[in-house]
Amino acid sequence: MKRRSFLKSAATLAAAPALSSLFNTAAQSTPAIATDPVRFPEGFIWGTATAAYQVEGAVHADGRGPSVWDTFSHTPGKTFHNETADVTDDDFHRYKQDVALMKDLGVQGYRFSIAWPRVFPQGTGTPNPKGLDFYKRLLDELHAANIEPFCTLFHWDLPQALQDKGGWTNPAIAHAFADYAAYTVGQLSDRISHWMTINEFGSYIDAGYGEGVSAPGLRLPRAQVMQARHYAVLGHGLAVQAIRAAAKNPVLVGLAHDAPGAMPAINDPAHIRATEIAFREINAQYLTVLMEGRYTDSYLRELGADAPHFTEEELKIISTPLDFVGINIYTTNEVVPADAPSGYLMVPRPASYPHAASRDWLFFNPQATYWTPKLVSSLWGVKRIYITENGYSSDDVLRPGGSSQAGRVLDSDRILYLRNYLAQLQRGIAEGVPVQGYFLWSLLDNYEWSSGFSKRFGITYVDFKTEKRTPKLSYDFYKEVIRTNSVV
Ligand code: PNW
Repeated sequence: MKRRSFLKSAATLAAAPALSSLFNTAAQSTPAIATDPVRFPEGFIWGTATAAYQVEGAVHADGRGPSVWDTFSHTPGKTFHNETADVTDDDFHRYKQDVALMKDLGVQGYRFSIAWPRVFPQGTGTPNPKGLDFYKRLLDELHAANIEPFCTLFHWDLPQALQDKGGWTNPAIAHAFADYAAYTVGQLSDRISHWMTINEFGSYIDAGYGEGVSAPGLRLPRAQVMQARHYAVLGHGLAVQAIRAAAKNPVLVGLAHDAPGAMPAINDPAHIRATEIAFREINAQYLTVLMEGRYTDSYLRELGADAPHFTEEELKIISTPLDFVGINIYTTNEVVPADAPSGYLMVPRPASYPHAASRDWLFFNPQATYWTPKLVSSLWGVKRIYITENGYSSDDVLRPGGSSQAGRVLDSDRILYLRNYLAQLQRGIAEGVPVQGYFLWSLLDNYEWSSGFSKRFGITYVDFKTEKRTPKLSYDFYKEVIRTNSVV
């Protein structure tokens, strides 16, 4: 329809309060645009996500102990321009402003993480009540704004004192983590009902102990890394039990995991079957063992002498049933069927594959929000899923002074990305995939780990010199998504 005739038909409906409700009125002869299919269910939770080390700053405040990320980022040559998160967004002092931003955005949920070294500066032993006080202030502010907190207990900032004893390669870590979880939940379960144990096992185990690109920056022999993987999932399982035992109010317990994705290159039965096989196998070390209580035969066979040592009892703990599964979704890989032995092939990406500013890993795969939750629910019968992260790094540029929209970021590529990922998410939900909420990564530009401040994921631009926050065009987009509960 031409724009002019559309406007005319809209004008004849002058009594209609808003275009969105106009579109919803089935009896209209025009316009022909149907928006109902892109609507999300009532009660769907829209949120944003952050993590403690990436936004808080104030690394010495109120008795916080050092974490492996303080050590790593202060080691020359480990991060982009040797940048650290000593200050970053200074959310520790500016949390009221950041909650106000979320209130303006209209979110119903906020996913954040608690810094273990604020609560236990030495990792274990005597807790530091002042460290928890920060989170109590934040939670009061969130509740006053009617925003539901979703709390991650571990988003990679391991107390350095525990790393000095081997960190995730020491079996004692699993119990230390469960103890920290129990104490924290005991203190905060009156204010938080959604708990996540751990964020993205692979991003701190494989990247931190195997590849050396994340804290603690080690390159250990494969057998030790495989054993660390096992202690990480064991720590998760023990923490799930500890959270339930310590909670004084009803809680929902899950995790936030970036399940390496798989999607059929072509939607036909052979490709979909190959994708199902691939998804279980490429997640064997983490999500599959959590869901099935066993490592797959091919995982153990391929590792041979480097396979982890474990007991049946540990497998039971690891697979303690969860109330929800949180999935961080950025990228997936196309799968095609292949001859024996595996039955699938992960398609290597052509050099021209569309990507974000994080050129080495963040590729444009909108079908991820359709396939990943669909596979998690169909393979393992998961009844409640949250998209605990989804976001995009853009080469954001501030509009120059004197120009139209001066000082703003018109991040149209981030909107392109979000719109398409959300449309695919809605497609899955419409088919019955039980996704109940979505947390956009991230509310603010923040410290992107070893990439420092060189990669911006926020829908709000942050000037790291002045700490000024400026909503980007994608913020306006997301605000309208939330307001209309649909892809706009
Ligand atoms: C996640 N990959 O990390 C983390 O949970 C966030 O802390 C982080 O800022 C965000 O995504 C953006 O990077 C990932 O290489 C890091 O596939 C790397 C990958 C995936 C997730």
